[in-house]
Amino acid sequence: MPSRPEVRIALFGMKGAGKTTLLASYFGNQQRNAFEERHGYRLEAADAAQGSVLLSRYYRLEGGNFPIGTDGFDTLRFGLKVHDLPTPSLDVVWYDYPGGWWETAPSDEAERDARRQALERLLDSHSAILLIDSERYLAEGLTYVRSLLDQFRAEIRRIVNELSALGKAPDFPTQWLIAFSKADLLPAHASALTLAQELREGAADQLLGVRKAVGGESTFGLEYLLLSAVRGDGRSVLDAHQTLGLTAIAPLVLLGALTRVAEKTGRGAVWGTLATALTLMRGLTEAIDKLDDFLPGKYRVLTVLIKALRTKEGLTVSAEKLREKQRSAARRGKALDAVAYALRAELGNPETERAYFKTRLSDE
Ligand SMILES: Nc1nc2c(ncn2[C@@H]2O[C@H](COP(=O)(O)OP(=O)(O)OP(=O)(O)O)[C@@H](O)[C@H]2O)c(=O)[nH]1
Ligand SMILES: [Mg+2]
Repeated sequence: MPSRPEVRIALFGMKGAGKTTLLASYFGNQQRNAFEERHGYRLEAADAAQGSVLLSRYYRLEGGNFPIGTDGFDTLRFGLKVHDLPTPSLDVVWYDYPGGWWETAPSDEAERDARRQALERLLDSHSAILLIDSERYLAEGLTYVRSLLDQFRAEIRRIVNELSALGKAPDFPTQWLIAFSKADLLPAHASALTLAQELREGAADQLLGVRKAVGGESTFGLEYLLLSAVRGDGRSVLDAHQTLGLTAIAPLVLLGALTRVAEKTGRGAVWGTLATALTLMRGLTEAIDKLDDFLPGKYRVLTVLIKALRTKEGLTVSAEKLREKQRSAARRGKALDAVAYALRAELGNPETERAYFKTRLSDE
């Protein structure tokens, strides 16, 4: 049991989908003084050597250059440290690996083992993100998405078979976000809502196929996110400070857990843009006490944090107001309250409105 709460996030993305860039930007941008001034927190790498590798990748982004392809598996652990507090209040854990692992067979037994171990880590996450490359979507349209989803379903089935041959049942994450990476390339009118509609109209069968493969209780195909690590033009980085959706990911994992509890306690479907979903979640006090009854065991590391979100007050408070509360909690040394306010403030950020949309199951 870790000493502080942790959110584990699994990125599923093919070669070149943008995983490494996303992680370098996520870490690098949240190190910046300007970020800390505005958001009142910053990230610390748990492993200093890893932190400096990530920073050098980030500086390369600032200099206009994207990272080179990844050739091994890495666990990246970041402590979220709220200003005025001596230690981080929360860990955010990510994984990076060569996306080619989804596309080619392992070259030898050692690589097969490395892949299997990596996969176990990915599956033990709280939330999974399947990356759709916006650049390819713009060029190839739904054909690309359909084949990506079919390929992914085949992979998932292969994993299930492999594990069941070992006598294990896969414990897939329940929250799945379909995220359009490189969203800076999308036209300004495109939003998580419009892209969700396009996919649900044009790839309904494939979405359902993956949903069945990862377990019908998951949110696969329901939650959509726009992600952009930088503003770029495909070859070079134009602005390494311009990101979309990255800081919303960790709070969306908490919101996903809350939503699950709300739906399981008979509130009906929670769906819509973030503002709508947050309004639907108002006053969840009773369910919050029963959190552990409704969430898989791996969420236990998060329960205290989810409780600290204080849903009773309503979740639709402005980011500014929440940051004020965050500062005052931090000054009083209340580490969990402070980080809960910090995360809620990210959801209250107006930019996140365009970047997230959750559809209803019944539309299928
Ligand atoms: N416009 C734009 N392009 C991006 C962004 N992120 C990545 N790219 C482009 O996508 C390419 C691949 O990005 P990577 O982060 O290396 O992709 P990856 O998923 O780590 O790839 P592997 O390591 O091979 O699995 C980059 O070289 C850029 O050309 C982004 O946020 N915006
Ligand atoms: Mg990479």
